[in-house]
Amino acid sequence: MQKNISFPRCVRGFSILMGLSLYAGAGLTADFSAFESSQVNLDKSWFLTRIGAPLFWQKSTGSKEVKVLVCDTGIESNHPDLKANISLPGQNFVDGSTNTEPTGNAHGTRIAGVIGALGLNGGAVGINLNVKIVPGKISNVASGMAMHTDTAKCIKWGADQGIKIVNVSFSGGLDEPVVHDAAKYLHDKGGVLIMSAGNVWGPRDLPNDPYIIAVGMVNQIDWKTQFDSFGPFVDMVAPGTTIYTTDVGGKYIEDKGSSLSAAVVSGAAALILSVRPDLSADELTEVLFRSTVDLGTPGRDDAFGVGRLDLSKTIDILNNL
Ligand SMILES: [Ca+2]
Ligand SMILES: [Ca+2]
Repeated sequence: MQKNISFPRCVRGFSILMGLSLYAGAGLTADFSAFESSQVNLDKSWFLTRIGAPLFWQKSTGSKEVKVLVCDTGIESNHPDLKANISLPGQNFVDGSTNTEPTGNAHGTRIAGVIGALGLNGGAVGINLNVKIVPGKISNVASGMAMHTDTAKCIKWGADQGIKIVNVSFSGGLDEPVVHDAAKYLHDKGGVLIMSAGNVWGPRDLPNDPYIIAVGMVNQIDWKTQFDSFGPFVDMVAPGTTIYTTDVGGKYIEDKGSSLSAAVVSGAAALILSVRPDLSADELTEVLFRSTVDLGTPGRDDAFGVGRLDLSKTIDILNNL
């Protein structure tokens, strides 16, 4: 049984290695004039400036033509900062219904906020201001436990819907054949699967699945935290600490974990597709991998993969693709 379940990879209550205020708000002097008239407030969203999202926003703030399937614990579709970017109906893979509202677990709602919260009234700001987030519910229980078979069903369903980005912020399925097969199925239909690397400190001896983009977590000074996994399976890293996002009950929360890091990369993938919807799965993966800053030992390494997401490089990469 243990092999067939996984838990969402947000973690609560751990400390990061350095103070929180060091980089808060840094980099906001970048000129993103397209947003001067908006109500978006980035004061609580350091991760957006860290990954260069405001620079990319000069080009695009996302598109309603781009769908991101979030296979998770459901999404609160009437949250004021999510409502406009949620695409219903989704699909519930546990009970076969189209009910994808949360049932005692906020994980999916937090993931959705990172990808596409609207930032109204000082609330959480997502990477895309325009996007269609499709809820795929793979857990109906408060613990957030999910079956790998339901995860795989969700991924395949997304592929059949023509969805190009699937976010699975669970790490337990990274070495499950059924998830691998679903990831390959998605890839062959032109989509990418983005998963979290996990929050258990230490090495995980997992091979690197070519059909899964496994995302690890870094903090505000680009360090690994004490709750992060590493190994040959890690493809890249993204901010994952003190991430301000949407919460159930129309609320907001600061959350942490590689779940959030995976959502950051999924959100970036959606931004990229908003300007280049023609990209194949391999091309989108390549653009993501090249849109990074190398960390740790030079070149790819098991702690940071190819590096930390940096969208400030992406426009040039797309122009020369
Ligand atoms: Ca991989
Ligand atoms: Ca490196």
